[in-house]
Amino acid sequence: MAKKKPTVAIVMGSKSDWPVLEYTVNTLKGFGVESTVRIMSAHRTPHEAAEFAENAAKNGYKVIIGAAGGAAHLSGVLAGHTILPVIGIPVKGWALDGMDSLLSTVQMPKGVPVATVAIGKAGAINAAVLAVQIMALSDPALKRRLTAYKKSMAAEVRKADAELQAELGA
Ligand code: RP5
Repeated sequence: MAKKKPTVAIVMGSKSDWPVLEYTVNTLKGFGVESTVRIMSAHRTPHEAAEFAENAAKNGYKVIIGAAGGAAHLSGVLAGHTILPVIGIPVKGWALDGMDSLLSTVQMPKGVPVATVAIGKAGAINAAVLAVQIMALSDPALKRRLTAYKKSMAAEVRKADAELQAELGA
Protein backbone atom coordinates (compact mmCIF):
# COMPACT_ATOMS: atom_id res chain seq x y z
CA MET A 1 0.00 0.00 0.00
CA ALA A 2 1.30 3.49 -0.86
CA LYS A 3 2.49 5.55 2.10
CA LYS A 4 0.14 8.37 3.10
CA LYS A 5 1.27 11.87 2.14
CA PRO A 6 2.62 13.74 5.18
CA THR A 7 0.28 16.45 6.45
CA VAL A 8 2.50 17.79 9.25
CA ALA A 9 5.89 19.39 8.65
CA ILE A 10 8.29 19.30 11.58
CA VAL A 11 11.23 21.67 11.30
CA MET A 12 13.96 21.62 13.92
CA GLY A 13 16.90 23.95 14.23
CA SER A 14 19.57 21.30 14.75
CA LYS A 15 20.10 17.54 14.82
CA SER A 16 20.68 18.04 18.55
CA ASP A 17 16.91 18.70 18.91
CA TRP A 18 16.02 15.24 17.57
CA PRO A 19 15.79 13.33 20.92
CA VAL A 20 12.90 15.64 21.88
CA LEU A 21 11.30 15.73 18.43
CA GLU A 22 11.15 11.95 18.29
CA TYR A 23 8.26 12.19 20.77
CA THR A 24 6.39 14.42 18.32
CA VAL A 25 6.88 12.06 15.39
CA ASN A 26 5.87 9.01 17.46
CA THR A 27 2.80 10.70 18.92
CA LEU A 28 1.66 11.69 15.42
CA LYS A 29 2.24 8.11 14.25
CA GLY A 30 0.01 6.90 17.10
CA PHE A 31 -2.81 8.89 15.49
CA GLY A 32 -1.95 7.55 12.04
CA VAL A 33 -0.56 10.93 10.93
CA GLU A 34 2.51 11.01 8.70
CA SER A 35 5.03 13.80 9.10
CA THR A 36 8.09 15.15 7.34
CA VAL A 37 11.06 16.00 9.59
CA ARG A 38 13.63 18.54 8.41
CA ILE A 39 16.61 20.31 9.93
CA MET A 40 16.63 24.00 9.02
CA SER A 41 17.85 26.89 11.06
CA ALA A 42 16.52 30.42 11.34
CA HIS A 43 20.13 31.57 11.72
CA ARG A 44 22.30 29.06 9.87
CA THR A 45 20.04 28.36 6.86
CA PRO A 46 17.55 31.23 6.95
CA HIS A 47 16.74 31.12 3.23
CA GLU A 48 15.89 27.41 3.25
CA ALA A 49 13.65 27.82 6.31
CA ALA A 50 11.77 30.72 4.70
CA GLU A 51 11.42 28.90 1.37
CA PHE A 52 10.18 25.73 3.06
CA ALA A 53 7.47 27.64 4.96
CA GLU A 54 6.47 29.60 1.84
CA ASN A 55 5.87 26.36 -0.09
CA ALA A 56 4.45 24.26 2.77
CA ALA A 57 0.74 24.78 2.02
CA LYS A 58 1.28 24.14 -1.69
CA ASN A 59 3.13 20.94 -0.77
CA GLY A 60 0.11 19.59 1.10
CA TYR A 61 1.02 20.35 4.71
CA LYS A 62 -1.77 21.44 7.02
CA VAL A 63 0.25 22.31 10.12
CA ILE A 64 3.90 23.23 10.70
CA ILE A 65 5.68 22.38 13.95
CA GLY A 66 8.86 24.30 14.64
CA ALA A 67 11.36 23.40 17.36
CA ALA A 68 14.50 25.16 18.48
CA GLY A 69 16.50 25.99 21.57
CA GLY A 70 18.34 29.06 22.84
CA ALA A 71 17.57 32.08 20.65
CA ALA A 72 14.68 30.05 19.28
CA HIS A 73 13.49 32.19 16.37
CA LEU A 74 12.74 29.31 14.00
CA SER A 75 9.00 28.92 14.66
CA GLY A 76 8.53 32.68 14.35
CA VAL A 77 10.38 32.80 11.05
CA LEU A 78 8.29 29.91 9.71
CA ALA A 79 5.11 31.67 10.87
CA GLY A 80 6.20 34.82 9.05
CA HIS A 81 6.33 32.93 5.77
CA THR A 82 3.05 30.99 5.80
CA ILE A 83 -0.63 31.25 6.66
CA LEU A 84 -0.65 27.65 7.96
CA PRO A 85 -0.94 27.29 11.74
CA VAL A 86 2.52 27.06 13.31
CA ILE A 87 3.10 25.29 16.62
CA GLY A 88 6.36 26.08 18.42
CA ILE A 89 8.25 23.74 20.74
CA PRO A 90 10.83 25.42 22.95
CA VAL A 91 13.72 22.96 23.27
CA LYS A 92 15.80 23.17 26.44
CA GLY A 93 18.92 25.19 25.60
CA TRP A 94 22.39 24.90 27.01
CA ALA A 95 22.43 27.87 29.40
CA LEU A 96 19.05 29.07 30.70
CA ASP A 97 17.15 25.80 31.13
CA GLY A 98 14.68 26.50 28.32
CA MET A 99 13.44 29.91 29.52
CA ASP A 100 15.37 31.51 26.65
CA SER A 101 13.75 29.13 24.13
CA LEU A 102 10.29 29.60 25.66
CA LEU A 103 10.36 33.39 25.54
CA SER A 104 11.87 33.62 22.07
CA THR A 105 9.23 31.21 20.74
CA VAL A 106 6.16 32.59 22.51
CA GLN A 107 6.69 36.37 22.39
CA MET A 108 5.54 36.94 18.83
CA PRO A 109 4.34 40.32 17.61
CA LYS A 110 0.64 40.75 16.90
CA GLY A 111 -0.58 39.26 13.65
CA VAL A 112 1.97 36.43 13.57
CA PRO A 113 1.01 33.82 16.18
CA VAL A 114 3.06 30.80 17.16
CA ALA A 115 1.03 28.36 19.29
CA THR A 116 3.74 27.71 21.84
CA VAL A 117 3.68 24.52 23.88
CA ALA A 118 5.60 23.51 27.00
CA ILE A 119 9.40 23.20 27.10
CA GLY A 120 10.79 19.77 26.21
CA LYS A 121 9.11 16.35 26.18
CA ALA A 122 5.59 17.40 27.30
CA GLY A 123 5.64 20.15 24.68
CA ALA A 124 6.87 17.78 21.99
CA ILE A 125 3.94 15.44 22.67
CA ASN A 126 1.46 18.31 23.01
CA ALA A 127 2.58 19.81 19.70
CA ALA A 128 1.55 16.56 18.02
CA VAL A 129 -1.77 16.40 19.89
CA LEU A 130 -2.54 20.03 19.05
CA ALA A 131 -1.72 19.43 15.38
CA VAL A 132 -4.13 16.47 15.42
CA GLN A 133 -6.79 18.61 17.12
CA ILE A 134 -6.48 21.24 14.38
CA MET A 135 -6.71 18.65 11.61
CA ALA A 136 -9.56 16.80 13.38
CA LEU A 137 -11.81 19.82 12.75
CA SER A 138 -12.14 18.59 9.18
CA ASP A 139 -11.36 14.88 9.64
CA PRO A 140 -13.91 12.66 11.40
CA ALA A 141 -11.50 9.69 11.70
CA LEU A 142 -8.97 11.85 13.55
CA LYS A 143 -11.75 13.19 15.75
CA ARG A 144 -12.66 9.62 16.78
CA ARG A 145 -9.00 8.82 17.54
CA LEU A 146 -8.69 11.96 19.67
CA THR A 147 -11.76 11.03 21.68
CA ALA A 148 -10.32 7.56 22.29
CA TYR A 149 -6.96 9.12 23.30
CA LYS A 150 -8.61 11.35 25.93
CA LYS A 151 -10.66 8.40 27.24
CA SER A 152 -7.59 6.21 27.61
CA MET A 153 -5.73 8.99 29.48
CA ALA A 154 -8.64 9.30 31.91
CA ALA A 155 -8.78 5.51 32.35
CA GLU A 156 -5.07 5.49 33.25
CA VAL A 157 -5.59 8.12 35.95
CA ARG A 158 -8.55 6.19 37.43
CA LYS A 159 -6.49 2.98 37.42
CA ALA A 160 -3.56 4.70 39.17
CA ASP A 161 -5.95 6.12 41.76
CA ALA A 162 -7.57 2.71 42.39
CA GLU A 163 -4.11 1.13 42.81
CA LEU A 164 -3.03 3.85 45.23
CA GLN A 165 -6.21 3.45 47.28
CA ALA A 166 -5.59 -0.31 47.49
CA GLU A 167 -1.96 0.25 48.48
CA LEU A 168 -2.99 2.67 51.23
CA GLY A 169 -5.75 0.33 52.40
CA ALA A 170 -8.19 3.19 52.01
C1 RP5 B 1 19.16 26.05 18.02
O1 RP5 B 1 20.34 26.04 18.75
C2 RP5 B 1 18.87 24.61 17.74
O2 RP5 B 1 17.51 24.43 17.53
C3 RP5 B 1 19.36 23.90 18.97
O3 RP5 B 1 18.32 23.72 19.92
C4 RP5 B 1 20.39 24.86 19.53
C5 RP5 B 1 21.78 24.31 19.53
O4 RP5 B 1 22.13 23.87 18.25
P1 RP5 B 1 23.49 23.09 18.01
O5 RP5 B 1 24.59 24.05 18.35
O6 RP5 B 1 23.48 21.88 18.92
O7 RP5 B 1 23.48 22.71 16.56
O8 RP5 B 1 19.26 26.78 16.84
